[in-house]
Amino acid sequence: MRIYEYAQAPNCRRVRMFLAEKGIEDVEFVPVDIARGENRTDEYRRKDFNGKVPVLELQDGTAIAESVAIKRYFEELHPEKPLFGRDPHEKAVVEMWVRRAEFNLMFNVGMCFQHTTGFFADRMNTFPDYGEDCGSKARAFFEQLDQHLENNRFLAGDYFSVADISMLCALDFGKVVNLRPSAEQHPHLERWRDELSERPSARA
Ligand SMILES: N[C@@H](CCC(=O)N[C@@H](CS)C(=O)NCC(=O)O)C(=O)O
Repeated sequence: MRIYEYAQAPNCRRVRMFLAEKGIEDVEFVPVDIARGENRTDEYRRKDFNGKVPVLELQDGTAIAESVAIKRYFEELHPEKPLFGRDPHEKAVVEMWVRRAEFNLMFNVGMCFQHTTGFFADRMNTFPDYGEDCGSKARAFFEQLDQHLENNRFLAGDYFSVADISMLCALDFGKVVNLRPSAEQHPHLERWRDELSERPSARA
């Protein structure tokens, strides 16, 4: 099995962090330089027509794109230390927070990055005002996260899950465009981030 990835990309980091939490090591990582457009070749698009990283390639050649799909595959292969929830209630709560991590934070941070930095100016039109607006939405979401984490150790209560991984990777990527929670305004969010950042998997 191999995973095509770009080390700095937040969607790749969340897969690496997930594998590290599970102790899965039998995966080869193949670097794809998205800054230089290596993800846009015909050959790469045969793995994922969207031309995104990460992509998991299985022994039989099946290519699985989308980081959550990749993590679900490994969850099924290695169900010990479940990270998607342990019962119907928990699974639903985890899924809710995974989607919030993607739509409320990863999307807005990603759009802010793409539309204000010009990193992908060779492949898209950029609208800096739109990027700034997405940045404001990400900042507003910090408030909601902070309130939730005031009474919850992790996103799904006392249970560390894939939702925490997704949220942390989105939050940390926000630093690139100066989207940072503040210790004064978001103490509970900071407490949660500090705790997660100390896990060895956060450095995977
Ligand atoms: N929903 C996808 C998003 C993948 C994605 O947007 N990957 C970014 C890097 S974080 C990428 O490949 N960007 C390259 C490009 O858009 O050209 C997932 O979760 O894997």
